[in-house]
Amino acid sequence: LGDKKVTVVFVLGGPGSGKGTQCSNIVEHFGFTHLSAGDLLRAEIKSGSENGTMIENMIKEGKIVPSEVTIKLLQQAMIKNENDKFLIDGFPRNEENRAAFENTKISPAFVLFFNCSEEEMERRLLGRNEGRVDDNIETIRKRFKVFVESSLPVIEYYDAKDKVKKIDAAKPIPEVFEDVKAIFAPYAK
Ligand code: UP5
Ligand code: MG
Repeated sequence: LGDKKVTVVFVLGGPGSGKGTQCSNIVEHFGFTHLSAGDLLRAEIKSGSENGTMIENMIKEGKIVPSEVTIKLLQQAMIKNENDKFLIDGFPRNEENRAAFENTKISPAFVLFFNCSEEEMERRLLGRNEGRVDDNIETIRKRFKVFVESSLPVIEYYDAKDKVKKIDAAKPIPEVFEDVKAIFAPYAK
């Protein structure tokens, strides 16, 4: 990224907790640019890149793609974009991701954590109907397991540094956004 100074917020939470939905709201109200690691990986599959098949197989199994692939996509997106405020949605997902991103010297201003029960997240994912290859009950169960085993420890790591802002994400979308707004108020456009 060279000399470019950026503000980064990690947006984390289980599959279907509402990360993408709330990021769209934050973009609209607070002028951040939304970078969904999952969306970047899915775009990479579509583009026919040499990593595409590997990425697709990982996503189908709910597994976490090696950080070098994801970080390259995130860095490219941040370089291309004029903005200096980014929401990084769905990354870092494990300790390997986190440690590798720290090597970029960018540390998050804070971590927004959407907390939601698996029962509610499962209901949302099964109702989404966007044709995602990972929105079937077998893959959803695997995604939940990976989230608990690999991603929650990342949230605990940042919590120990007092960087986590935890949101009750089980409420209706507008109510969740009210809580999100209060957190982003210092970053108003
Ligand atoms: N919805 C949202 N909020 C609601 C609310 N408050 N009440 C009722 N309904 C609500 O929302 C999901 C659905 O719920 C939507 O229909 C929405 O309308 C509704 P969404 O905002 O899409 O939730 P989100 O948390 O973004 O769910 P998503 O499925 O995208 O989360 P995942 O973390 O599972 O998916 P992601 O795209 O980040 O990753 C997919 C896969 O890519 C991973 O499993 C992994 O294999 C791979 N990956 C990596 O390997 N590395 C990475 O760094 C990132 C991804
Ligand atoms: Mg998403």
